[in-house]
Amino acid sequence: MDFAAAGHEVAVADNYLRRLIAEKTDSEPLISTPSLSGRARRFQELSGKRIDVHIGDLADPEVMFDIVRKVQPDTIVHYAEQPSAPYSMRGFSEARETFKNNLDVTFNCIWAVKELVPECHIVKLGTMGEYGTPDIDIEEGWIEIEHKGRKDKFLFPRAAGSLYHTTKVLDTDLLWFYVRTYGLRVTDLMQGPVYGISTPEADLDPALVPNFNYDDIFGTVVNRFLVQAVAGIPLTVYGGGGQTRGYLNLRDTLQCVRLAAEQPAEKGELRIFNQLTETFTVNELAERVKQTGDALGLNVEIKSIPNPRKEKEEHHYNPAYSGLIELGLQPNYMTEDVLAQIIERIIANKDSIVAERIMPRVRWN
Ligand code: USQ
Repeated sequence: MDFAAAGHEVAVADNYLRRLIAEKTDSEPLISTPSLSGRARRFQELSGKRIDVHIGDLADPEVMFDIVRKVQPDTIVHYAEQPSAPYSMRGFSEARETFKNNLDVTFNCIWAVKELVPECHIVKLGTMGEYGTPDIDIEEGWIEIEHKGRKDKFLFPRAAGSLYHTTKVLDTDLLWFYVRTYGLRVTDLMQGPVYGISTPEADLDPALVPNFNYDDIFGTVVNRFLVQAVAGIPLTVYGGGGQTRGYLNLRDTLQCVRLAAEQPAEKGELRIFNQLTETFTVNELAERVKQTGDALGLNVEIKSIPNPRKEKEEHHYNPAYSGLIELGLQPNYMTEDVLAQIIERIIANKDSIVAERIMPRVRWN
């Protein structure tokens, strides 16, 4: 919708994998949405902009090649991955499903571009989780290393904390191989956890609302805390709460992807940006949500629960993230106003909150 509103011609493809997993694991979003075709129709009625919808599984090479042949894209924004870390850690079949889906789609996308539209720019959604939490500052994708008197530039070392995050490390390696061997042009966006519900186009109509999850499978931490505040459930800080990540507003993810698409990577370049606008510990997030909730009369409690994940709870975290700002990103920061607006929206849908979806149901060990 964001690209269409900006005047681009847009085709989208989906196989409803995320929707199916949400149904299977009782992790449906707070506000349910129509089918993709239904949403595209509603968007066209309201904006006059047409979005071309394809339903199919891009992990199937024939589907991928067929769509790329028909659409002849200048840019492909590749979001077609199983995006939940907890789901990927649930057991063998979920791990395998995540591994196969994510790697197959990336591989098919690379080959469809290489064979059919070699000038096409691939914008790939990676994750800050590829780097893990090393005890050195995180660079923007690349690092120069001096070893025994010689120097060279390498991908920044990666050590992911879930199988899902590891599939994204493997994606980056695959992309880098095909970029350096066949001269593809790729931007890999290392995105931090996203929060929010409002975008200019999503706000046109309730049918256009994005997935707003608050469950342990698809819900990211800020959205979860805001729903917990409304539901009167103490905020679920995992373990010590010193875990630090780089966060960004949903509106900024749209800006970042479009900025990257409109200023493409060069031929033979794998360009990497760290996609975040501010860093917080989990404890800081809980405090911010409590402050905003209390001001709205919610009386929010915070309670540490045993950490279901295997991750460092106290660590160094200092990522670089100037690349997208240099391209023109204007951040929407996590202010009290921004949090309050999301809380108001949750309060309007309070009756749909299912409390059983909140406590962690998947453990790493
Ligand atoms: N956390 C809590 N309490 C909760 C939920 C989460 O303390 O109730 C903690 C987690 O342990 C973690 C941090 O908050 O330390 C962030 O967790 P999250 O669930 O918001 O994010 P995560 O599972 O890491 O994954 C999300 C997206 C994923 C994206 C990633 C970016 O689902 O697709 O790749 O954010 S990053 O985390 O930077 O790798």
